[in-house]
Amino acid sequence: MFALPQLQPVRTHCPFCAFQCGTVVSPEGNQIRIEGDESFPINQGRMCIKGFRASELHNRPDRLLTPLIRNASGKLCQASWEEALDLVANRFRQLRANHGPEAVAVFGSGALTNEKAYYLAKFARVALKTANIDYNGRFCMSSGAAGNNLAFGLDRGMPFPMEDLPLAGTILLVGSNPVETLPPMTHWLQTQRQSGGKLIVIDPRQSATALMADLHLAPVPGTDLALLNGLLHLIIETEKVDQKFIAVRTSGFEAAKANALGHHPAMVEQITGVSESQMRLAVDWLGDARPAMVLSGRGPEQQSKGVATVLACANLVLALGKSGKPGCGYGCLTGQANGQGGREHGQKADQLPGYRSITDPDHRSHIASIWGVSPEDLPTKGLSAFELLDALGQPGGPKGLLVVGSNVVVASPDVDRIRQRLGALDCLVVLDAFANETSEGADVILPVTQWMEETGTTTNLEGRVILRRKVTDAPGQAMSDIWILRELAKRLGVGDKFTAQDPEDVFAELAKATAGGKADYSGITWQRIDQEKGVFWPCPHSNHPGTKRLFLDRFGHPDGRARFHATPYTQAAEEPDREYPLYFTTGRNLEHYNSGSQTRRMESLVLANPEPVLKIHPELAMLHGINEGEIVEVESRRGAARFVAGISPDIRPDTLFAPFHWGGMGAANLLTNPALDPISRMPEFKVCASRIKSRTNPDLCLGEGR
Ligand SMILES: Nc1nc2c(c(=O)[nH]1)N[C@H]1C(S)=C(S)[C@@H](COP(=O)(O)OP(=O)(O)OC[C@H]3O[C@@H](n4cnc5c(=O)[nH]c(N)nc54)[C@H](O)[C@@H]3O)O[C@H]1N2
Ligand SMILES: Nc1nc2c(c(=O)[nH]1)N[C@H]1C(S)=C(S)[C@@H](COP(=O)(O)OP(=O)(O)OC[C@H]3O[C@@H](n4cnc5c(=O)[nH]c(N)nc54)[C@H](O)[C@@H]3O)O[C@H]1N2
Ligand code: SF4
Ligand SMILES: [Mo]
Repeated sequence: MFALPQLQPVRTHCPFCAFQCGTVVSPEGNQIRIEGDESFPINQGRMCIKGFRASELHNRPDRLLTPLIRNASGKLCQASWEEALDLVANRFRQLRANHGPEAVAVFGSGALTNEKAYYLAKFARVALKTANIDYNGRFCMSSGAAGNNLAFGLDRGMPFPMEDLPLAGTILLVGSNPVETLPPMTHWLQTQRQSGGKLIVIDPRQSATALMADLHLAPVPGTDLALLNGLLHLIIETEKVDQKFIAVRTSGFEAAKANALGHHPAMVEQITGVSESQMRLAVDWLGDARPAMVLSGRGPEQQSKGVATVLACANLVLALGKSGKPGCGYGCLTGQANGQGGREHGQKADQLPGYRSITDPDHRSHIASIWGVSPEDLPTKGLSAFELLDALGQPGGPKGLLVVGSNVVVASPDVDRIRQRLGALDCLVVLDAFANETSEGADVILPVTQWMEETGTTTNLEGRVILRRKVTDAPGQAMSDIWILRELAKRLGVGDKFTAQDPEDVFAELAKATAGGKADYSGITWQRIDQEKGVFWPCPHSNHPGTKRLFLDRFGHPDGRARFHATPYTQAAEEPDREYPLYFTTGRNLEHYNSGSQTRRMESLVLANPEPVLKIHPELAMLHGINEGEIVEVESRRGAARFVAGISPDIRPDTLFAPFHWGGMGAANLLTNPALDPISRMPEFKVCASRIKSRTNPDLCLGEGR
């Protein structure tokens, strides 16, 4: 077995975003110091404030240290592991016996290592025997993943490594704000620009990234699809189409062309608010002789037409013949630490490990043989994340839920409804290192180890499988998710199917399970990852070098061709009207991470960014008599939320923007619309109709939950 280096300092990776910066962690008195690892290729020593300060999550007084069980009078009380595990196993067994297997459900996370994600997927199907497992990646990467699969026949967010960015003459960033969300990527964008490259950003806000761009297109929220179709129209009109590439490497162009020709620039200008001359400039740059890339973030993806919008991004690079070549291609920028690996190993309701499909008989038999069960015993496809949460405690819906690595009471759309649904459960079990808004309503809380206290792999946004190493022991009685799942499996009578206990053993099983699948890890070992600074999948055997660049010779579809799609523009599920005249959109701030469950307890980050700030244009602020720093209440058809006014010309006057990192009355998701994309089931986090309810009122406060 591969022995971990015991030398201090330890080289590992950041717990937060998909950049997975290499870090060097060293003891400093009884504290821990985190620095960037200069030898790790993607960040080369660079990091952002969240990573530098991640040590503030170590040794916290508010850390969960023992299992907690809610007693008859509703109070959470300390319990032993035996008591807590017995209770959870018994309650889940009873629910299954009384109401059938779909009465229990699992909600996983892109924060989990590959080993945990794999074990959780297996636990749901083999120990709980339920179809109902989905995860927060449904809110994150599902439109990008579905779009990549449809267009290219394979979903690795970036089909090329980060180091290729400077090769691109033009980079079009669609609704992604990496200066705040993947900060060390700024270096790669700067290098690209310093070598004469152009950067174009599409964002309704002048984000920190738009500020460094050569061209910023600020469309009306939810209209990216019209804009992208308009760009394809101009590519065709100005004869920038690469006919040879289209003939040899793609199919379906005629349908995409017919659709694009129906999106005349003047009409697109009317829909999006982006001028025709700006569109023409963008197309001149994208279509010049140099390589070009289109990269998308959550802006265009978190829409009820997210998949179509991703397909429209793919259409652009394919029409220009700029895909499957160095410095070219479409990439979807993965968000969570293991947002890439988390979507490959079976946490998704419709998937089995190695990107296998739960409805394909061959895929089912392969995984069943690895898991030691019969294919008929594997459940089929379950409910997608929002549909799963919305069904909780409802007639026919799940009555027991295990949450592993998500704060759904802050992160889901229409969150007041989801809080009520959780309240209707018979049994809510939360596995986490810290209490959060979701565990507030739990019947059982199980304390887990966090990243520095355990070893495991993640797969970064490039598709590079890397190793996070243990640095220190866990406090109190915190145990790893893997140990907890094994203990529960034993109590559910299938301990013999969960014999792997060391994460390295789980990885070996996972690698075997992925063999022959699209995301093939079978040639990867922890030892190789360590020696090679990560290994890119697919890596189908031990002598295979791993695949840094995909699609150079063929795309992932069986015929090797990429597919164009006709992507007609449709409006957002809810457009502003007389009652709710403003667009409301959401996103992220540099200093906080996702639901804020971790970063809202880190002192330096709270000091740097204490409250949810609503971006509002000066004209709109004046219209409502709002001054900087005042508390503003915003309403939608779902509810009302309160923010601190941040007046700035960096946003369209018809649009409000708020980060979603806070809970209580400051939760942006009190307002958001749970309209789902028909293919990916991604909620429309990025567009809904809203209004400003009240202007300055001395009695308004931000309420609980800060
Ligand atoms: N600091 C920080 N970094 C993070 C995270 C975090 O919470 N905080 N989370 C990680 C995760 S899980 C993810 S998924 C990534 C997300 O990374 P990004 O995709 O960069 O993040 P967002 O801020 O959600 O959205 C990007 C931009 O979309 C814009 N936008 C809003 N509506 C629209 C629209 O209709 N069209 C277009 N084109 N743009 C629109 C917003 O103004 C925003 O600037 O970040 C990762 N990194
Ligand atoms: N309005 C709006 N809402 C959004 C978005 C948006 O842009 N706008 N973005 C969506 C996106 S892209 C995402 S990814 C989600 C993210 O939102 P969430 O799903 O809430 O993710 P986190 O806030 O990262 O929560 C992770 C929780 O898992 C715990 N955790 C971390 N690692 C582990 C582990 O190894 N084991 C266990 N058991 N627990 C662990 C942390 O302590 C934390 O409590 O939010 C979505 N919601
Ligand atoms: S949050 Fe992301 S960018 Fe910041 S240090 Fe961590 S991995 Fe790097
Ligand atoms: Mo995400």
